[in-house]
Formats: sequence, structure tokens, C-alpha cells
Amino acid sequence: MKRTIHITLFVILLGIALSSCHKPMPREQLLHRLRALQEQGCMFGHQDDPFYGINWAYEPNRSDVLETCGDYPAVMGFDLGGIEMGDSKNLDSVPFNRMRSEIIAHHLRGGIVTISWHPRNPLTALEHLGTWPEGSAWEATDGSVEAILPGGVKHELFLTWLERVRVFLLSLRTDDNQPVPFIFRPWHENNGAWFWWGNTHCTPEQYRALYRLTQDHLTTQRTNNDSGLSTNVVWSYSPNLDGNMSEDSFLQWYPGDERIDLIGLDAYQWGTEEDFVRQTRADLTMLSRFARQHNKLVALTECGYINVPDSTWWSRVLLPILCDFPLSYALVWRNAEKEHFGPVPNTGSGEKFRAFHAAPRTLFLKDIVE
Ligand code: BMA
Repeated sequence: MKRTIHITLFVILLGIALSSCHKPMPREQLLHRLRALQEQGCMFGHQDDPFYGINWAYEPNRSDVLETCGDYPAVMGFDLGGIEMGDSKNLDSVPFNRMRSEIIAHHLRGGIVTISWHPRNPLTALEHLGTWPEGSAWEATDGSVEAILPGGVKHELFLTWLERVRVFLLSLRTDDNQPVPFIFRPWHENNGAWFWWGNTHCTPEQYRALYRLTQDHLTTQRTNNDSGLSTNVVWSYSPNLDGNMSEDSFLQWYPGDERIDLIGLDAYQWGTEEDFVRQTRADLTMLSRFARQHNKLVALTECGYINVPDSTWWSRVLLPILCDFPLSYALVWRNAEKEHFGPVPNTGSGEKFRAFHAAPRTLFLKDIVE
């Protein structure tokens, strides 16, 4: 009898141990979901979607995408620029407290969250910014990356910046204390020279060391026995549109398969439509082949046509690209007053966006919620 009880107890304990071993982390769940959704279509994303849009700001439950087509974007993008200084608002005046609650709200409604970071220049950062680009991410001085790596004059300062980022990211938890999984996309567009981490301002080794330092700090630091960020972050590396990106040039700066889950391309139409289409297709051909061979996700992590002067652009230019490549998502940048990249409700262009929304290939929130 006693023996039977022991065996039963052992079997129960073994069951508990095995089930806790196999419980996937939020990060793995998100990766699994992203892979499954990629089979179904390409998600539409919008930066700063719930904060402001055309002729409104900080009104609850508003979204230009929702008001144009009746559904939220599947992916919402948020930016941490300014958090490194201990600011209460980001570089685009979004209060971090509001950002936290919108990130959690989007997660709870079944959406996907992606976070970027435009930190100020660590060599020249000022408490109060000077005339643009003074002190900002766009003050692209040589030597800033070197200065924040171990042994550099700003290394200690940079660790305090990373710690502020970590504390904010750690606070992304639901009321029942579950961490919100998200895609983190630091040090983006590094193959251009407009940010201080750009390719003419540091060496490939320094860039990769910066990515490693960021990732290692965020995933290994612990306070008060918290579980850290190792369990809920999907890591993205996203160079800018090149038009002629080769695997060799990509690999020079790539942080490595063991560090990256999602490969992104930031591709805007600044010039002609023909150039945009040709260049984007060329880079996505290379990147999606690389992603397939290396078992990575691929996305248009930023894209758009400034102020969308031609509303047929959505279905005529962007949609065919989304159809021809195995993209996880395509995120257009914010609808700021001075420049917008998303749809504008209550206009003729809204109607064209609704056709893009209705295309079988594009996924909005309702399409991805089970
Ligand atoms: C840029 C512009 C800036 C903004 C920055 C970070 O592309 O939209 O106005 O501050 O992104 O969102």
C-alpha cells in the first residue's frame, strides 16, 4: 500500500516537473505565433497608432487605422527614445506611462507589439536638446559607439541608459503579472550614416559588440529576483533599404543567428515609385532567402510613402510586394501632423486603404485574434 502511494506521488511530481519544463516562454509563444501567422498573410503595423493622428491627440480609444477601415492594426510600434535620459515623455512627446498602458492594452486585445529606440548621442547628449540634431540620435558623430563599449569614456553612462530601458521593458506586465512579449529592434538602419550608430561612425566589430552589450545587459541583469527579460523578447535586426544588399555586406554587421529572431528591412519611398519597388524587391529577395536558410522571420519593419500623396499606392505598390515575399508584417510610420505614413480617415484616400485592408493577403487585428 505504502509503496503504491510512493509511486503515485512520484508520478504526480514527475508530471508537474515535466509540464513546467515544457511550458513555453512568452518569447517562444510569440515566435510560434509569428511563424503561424506568416503562413496566413502579412500583418499590417502602424507606429504610435493609439496616441495621435490627423487632427487629434491623446484621446482615448482612437486610431486613424481603426477609424479608416474598422479594425486596429495587427502590429503596433512604439519608440523608447528619451527614456535613457530619465525623461517622462519620448522624443515624439508620448508619455511613457501612456505608452506602457497602450502596449499592455494592445497585447491584451491580441495584437503584436514592436519597440524601437532612438537614443540621444551619448557623447553629446544634453539635458535639454539644442537646435536639431544637437544631442539627438541624428547627431551622427564618429566615435560614439566606441565610447560606450567597455573601456570607453561613456561606458558607465551607457550602462545607466540600458538600465532605464530595462526597467521600462520589465514594467510591461499585465495586471496578473504576466510579462508582455514584444519584438525589440534596437540599432536600426545602421547601414546608413544618419544615426550615431551608423556604418561610417563605427566598425562592424564595434556595432556587433554594441548589439551584444545591449542584449546581454537586458537579458541577464536582475533586480529583486525578477525573472528578467530573457523570457519575453524577440530580437530584430533591421538595416535600411539599400537596393543592392548582398549577403556579404549584410553579414558584415549582422549580430548573428544565435542573437536574432527577425530580420527586418526599413524601406521608404522617398524617390520614385520605380526605384522604391526595384530596390525593395532586390533587398527582400536576398533577405527572405537568407531568412529561410537561417530559419528567421522577415518583415518590413518600417515602410511608407510620406504623406501618401497617391492613395492607390497601398494596393498598387505596397500590396504586390507583400504578396510576393513571405513577410511577417509591414509597419508604416506614425501619423504626425507634419508627416504621416498611415491612412487618413474620412477622406477619399481612406476608401483606397479599405481595399488594401480587405485584400486577403493583409492581416489586421481581427484577422489574427483566435
Ligand atoms: C522619424 C521622424 C521623426 C521622429 C522619429 C522617431 O522618422 O518621424 O519625427 O522623431 O522618426 O519616431
